[in-house]
Amino acid sequence: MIIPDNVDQQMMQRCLTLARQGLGYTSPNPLVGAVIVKDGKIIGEGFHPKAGEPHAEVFALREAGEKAVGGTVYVNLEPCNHYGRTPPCTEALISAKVARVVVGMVDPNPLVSGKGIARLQEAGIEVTVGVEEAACLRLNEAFCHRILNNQPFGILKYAMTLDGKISSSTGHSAWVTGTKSRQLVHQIRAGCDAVIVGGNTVRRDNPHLTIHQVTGVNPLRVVMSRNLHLPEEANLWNVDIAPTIVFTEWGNNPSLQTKLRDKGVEVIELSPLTPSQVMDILYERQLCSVLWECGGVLGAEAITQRVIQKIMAFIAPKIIGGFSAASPVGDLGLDKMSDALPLQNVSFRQVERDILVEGYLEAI
Ligand code: AOF
Ligand code: ZN
Repeated sequence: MIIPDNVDQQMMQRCLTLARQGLGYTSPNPLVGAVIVKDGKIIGEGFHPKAGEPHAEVFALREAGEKAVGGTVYVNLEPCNHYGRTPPCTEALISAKVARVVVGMVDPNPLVSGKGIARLQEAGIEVTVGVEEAACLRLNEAFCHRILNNQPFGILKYAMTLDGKISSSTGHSAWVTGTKSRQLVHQIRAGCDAVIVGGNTVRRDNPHLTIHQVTGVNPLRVVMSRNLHLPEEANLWNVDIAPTIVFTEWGNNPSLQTKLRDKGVEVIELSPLTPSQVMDILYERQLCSVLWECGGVLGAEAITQRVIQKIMAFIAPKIIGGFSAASPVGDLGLDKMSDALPLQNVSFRQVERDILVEGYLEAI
């Protein structure tokens, strides 16, 4: 077999592909894939399927068996060196007598963070760090944010016309973007642990917030409604498809609370009801990533409370006009254009006739 020059990069990309097989199941753990190569051949592969189950390296080592001796292990995240839900991967790699480990990125988890690499080097294993690092960081951006900030990673996603409206002045919004963009939204949802909307969106759009146009796991559906003036019948109350949590302020609309609970919807009362309080609870529930698909009022509140790290804006080449037509972000209390929040690492992507602009509110 001919070994290409960029074999390290190629094998790391293979790790990322394997890692994605865990999408939707691994939180609060990261997405990790591992490949073992010897004599130009892949002799073992694995991925981390779920928190509590063995790590990617363990599955790859199991598949390689005795042949792992002298092999090269590729893994997109630094092997762990701590006893967590599972024993350290470093010890498994050392006892398998592998010769080299290629790591995509250092594990930001303070329990690991460089210690795994040091342990392997101490045992005489050659370690290469940082292969395809940007792609590795991107795949686990939510895990990294969560473990470093003790809060889930927040993404604000919206679809607007070229004149910056998310609906007409009557509130009609089906649809701003084309079919391909809407399918991509389902894919984005499949990569998130929860989707959040406000009460207005439930009343007006009666959304499903599922991923039925793609394969994968439906995210947890979250509604924030201060007054709990919500319909008794709504698609989100069908929890056979995916779980739903409704957050409201203490004591609001007790009769609807009972009806929702009877349908299997979880209702949580908070005082005050704020985006950051909701994110704290979702953090405790082990979620890594939360997609905000809300309107401008809630979106602005979430940005102000710094629970949004990333923006995904779909822009459709059409004009609806109207001074009272809603825009994606409400009042941020910023008066001067020089105060506008700048996005970092901005990328653009064409999706049929629409454009998806992605960027980060904080450098990550
Ligand atoms: C790896 N390979 O496949 C994963 C790693 O509770 P545990 O034992 O599952 O440990 C979780 C931590 O281990 C997690 O926060 C992250 O730092 C690392 N995850 N490490 O070597 C893997 N999933
Ligand atoms: Zn591990």
